[in-house]
Amino acid sequence: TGEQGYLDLCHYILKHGTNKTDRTNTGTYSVFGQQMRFDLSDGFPLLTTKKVPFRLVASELLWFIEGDTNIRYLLQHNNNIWNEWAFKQWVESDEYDGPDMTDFGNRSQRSPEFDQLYREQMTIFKENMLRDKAFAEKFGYLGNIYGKQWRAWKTSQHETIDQLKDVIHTIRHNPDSRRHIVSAWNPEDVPTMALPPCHTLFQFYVADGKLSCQMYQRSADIFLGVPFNIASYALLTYLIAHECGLKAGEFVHTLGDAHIYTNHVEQVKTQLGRDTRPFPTLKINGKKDSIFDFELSDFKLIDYNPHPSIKAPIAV
Ligand code: UFP
Repeated sequence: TGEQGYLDLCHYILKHGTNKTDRTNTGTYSVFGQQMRFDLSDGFPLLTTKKVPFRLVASELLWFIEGDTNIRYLLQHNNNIWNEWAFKQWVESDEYDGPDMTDFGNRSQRSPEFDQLYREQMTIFKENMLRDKAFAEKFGYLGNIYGKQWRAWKTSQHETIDQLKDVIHTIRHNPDSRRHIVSAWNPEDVPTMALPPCHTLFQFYVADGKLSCQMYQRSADIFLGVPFNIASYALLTYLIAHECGLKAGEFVHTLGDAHIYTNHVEQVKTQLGRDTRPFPTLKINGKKDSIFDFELSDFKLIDYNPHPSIKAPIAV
């Protein structure tokens, strides 16, 4: 459990993982079906064996909570984590007439000249996103990803379901319910999403005045994605507990295909050589209740003293 549970899982995958090919042509070591648990009363589970950028976790979560699916919001908050996905749509569109960007993720790692070209095009893309609203309307949407499914799931009757609002309502009014579920996996929308949801479904559970959350992640990039995902769902659980007058209980993280990319192995080994430190504490602005009202400045992390960050290429 806790950060040690994460490190143990890294060890286990390096030792027992199957060397598998994958969609991104990077190659992974992979296992199927694993679980980690984090006691949220024990501090906020932001890993300490490498620095994890809380600001990016929090602004992405607020973007989901807003129901937004356009990366413009993220860029306005200086958050670049989804850029590659939107950029991919742009360079594959008919309107793009710059240099060929096919397979830019892999090529920019192999060739410094290409990397230079790619960076130039990405900079232009970001500038256009921020400057030109129409351009952002056209190329900034990532399809019906998390924000859309959480806040405005389309029904067959041409209405929408606000799953997040509904689940908060049932946690408040019927805490013992075993149906506190939000699903991001909408089979009808999967083919048109930039990235079919990795965190596919989550469930809340109330007992002894505490709110717990379990999330099922179908595909888990253990080094880059998972530390982020843990922090994101921990924050969501804290916020909903705050709104419902509960304490935060546990975050249970269940993983389907849990993999370490072959080009992350050295980084993982570096991380495994470090010792863990106490988790930080999260302070939430007590003047606000509703999770729909929060801004970045309402969250304060106290006593976060991680080891330095470790860079690694992301598989797109
Ligand atoms: N991935 C994560 N967490 C996320 C996210 C993506 O681990 O929140 F958005 C990783 C998992 C996988 C890749 O390595 O991104 C998605 O690829 P695929 O759709 O082929 O599973």
